[in-house]
Amino acid sequence: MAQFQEVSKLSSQHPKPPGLVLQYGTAGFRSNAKHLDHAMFRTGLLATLRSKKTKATIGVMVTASHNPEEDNGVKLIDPMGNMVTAEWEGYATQLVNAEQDDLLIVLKDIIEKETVNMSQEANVFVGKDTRYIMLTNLLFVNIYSLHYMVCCQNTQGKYGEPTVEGYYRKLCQAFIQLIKNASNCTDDQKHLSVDGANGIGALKLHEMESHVKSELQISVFNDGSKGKLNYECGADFVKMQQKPPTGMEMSPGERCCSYDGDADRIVYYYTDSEGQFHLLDGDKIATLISTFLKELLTQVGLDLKIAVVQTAYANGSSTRYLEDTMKVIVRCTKTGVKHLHHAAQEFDIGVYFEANGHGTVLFSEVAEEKIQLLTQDPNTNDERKRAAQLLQNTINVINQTVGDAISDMLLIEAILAIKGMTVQQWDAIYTDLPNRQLKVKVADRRVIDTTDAERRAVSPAGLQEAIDSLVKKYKLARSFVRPSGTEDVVRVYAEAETQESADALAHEVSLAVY
Ligand code: NG1
Ligand code: ZN
Repeated sequence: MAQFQEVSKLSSQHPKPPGLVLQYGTAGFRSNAKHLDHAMFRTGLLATLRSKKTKATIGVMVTASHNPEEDNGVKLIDPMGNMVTAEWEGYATQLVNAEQDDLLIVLKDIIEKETVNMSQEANVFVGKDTRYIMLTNLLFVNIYSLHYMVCCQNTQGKYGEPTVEGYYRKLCQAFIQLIKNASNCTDDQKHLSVDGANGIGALKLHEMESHVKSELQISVFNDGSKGKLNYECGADFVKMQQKPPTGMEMSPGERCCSYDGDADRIVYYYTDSEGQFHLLDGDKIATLISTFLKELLTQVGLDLKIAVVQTAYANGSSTRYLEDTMKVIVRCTKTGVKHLHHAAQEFDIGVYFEANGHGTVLFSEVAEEKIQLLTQDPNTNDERKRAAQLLQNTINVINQTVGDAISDMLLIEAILAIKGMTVQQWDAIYTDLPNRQLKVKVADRRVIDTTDAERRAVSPAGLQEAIDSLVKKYKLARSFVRPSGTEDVVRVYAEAETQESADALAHEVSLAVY
């Protein structure tokens, strides 16, 4: 077929470095950008097949999120705006790792297995962050609104207009509606400092700021005009270093937040009058949002099941608070949004956040319908109607296709304003257990295999027993190891009653990994 000859010719212009093996990991293919040319090209090919197969628009996202500027990555987005299925992740790995001469064989194999109709039209949207990429003929749309746009495109506008402007208009309108329920907001409460990680989020914030200016004044730092992407700034830096980003002016008690390079993570923080830094991570965000939603559900009197989905990295205090005090269902999944997203879909309302600030809220169709009906029901009393409208606007402000820092930020800002809550009061809901994360370089990280949502190691033999006996030495301690899906390292996590204990435990467990 002529199209295969064309593929063959073009692929030779994007040759695979012989012997290089890439894995479709937690967030697609990710590596130093100079190793990715063939992966970009071949992922594009697969996107076309996926589009033909699903008869829908598929997204290709080019980003390495919080990783250094030199890295890049690529992942596929399915018709409803979520990550591609595990089966197709497998095809992606096969296709990208095929040696140059085998490419067509692998490609034809996928077409046959999936009975792809090659005469079907294909539609692919491509998004990127601010990293430089050498790709031709790409339609550049912006970052996390891409998931939204893929979804809009495939639902004939039911979810919203498939344009960047349409996206921000929808979020901002819902935010303005929500904030009408806040009384007596002071100028201090209306101000927020944002660290844009020198990435795409800062650019997008400048564009959407004017829509919310009357209710939220944003000062953007690390907006990409001077600094390097993710360098000593951004959500990952702040979370891992547990300190403010460079380039940010902070006064005591002031509410601040950081995005990551592709603006799908957000963490909040402030320094107190003694100069002590306080981090409000994804767990604190999930707690704030789920408390707000649970209260509204009680007010509307709807029997909808709400759950919070976390990973093994969730701080033990957050899990305990959610289960014991808040009495909400808590689920733990493997690392990576696709796993959390999947688990959250099992509930009427699923709030999912990774501790690093990656997350969103999902509402089932049934939940959305019940809420909508209540907002229109003439027999509903004012209190119930107000609560139903708040739920409705929460649905509109949140990006249900994937976590988006701007959308999450607007929801958090609205909740704080409505509850009249300062960042300190939010922080005081529970106290984090001191924790430490370390990275360990090993010869082959794949020798570590885990189970129980990555909380226990099943191989190599003896590793879990070693971790168990180290954990026993400390109070309120917990520790686990897992191979990273985005970097060539093993990650070690430890928490304990004191920072010294958490640090010591993390260090001892890293030694056990060698
Ligand atoms: P890996 O490298 O698999 O740990 C990291 C984050 C994930 C997720 C992905 C994608 C941690 C511990 N891991 O995955 O949560 O955000 O990157 O960006 O934060
Ligand atoms: Zn990211």
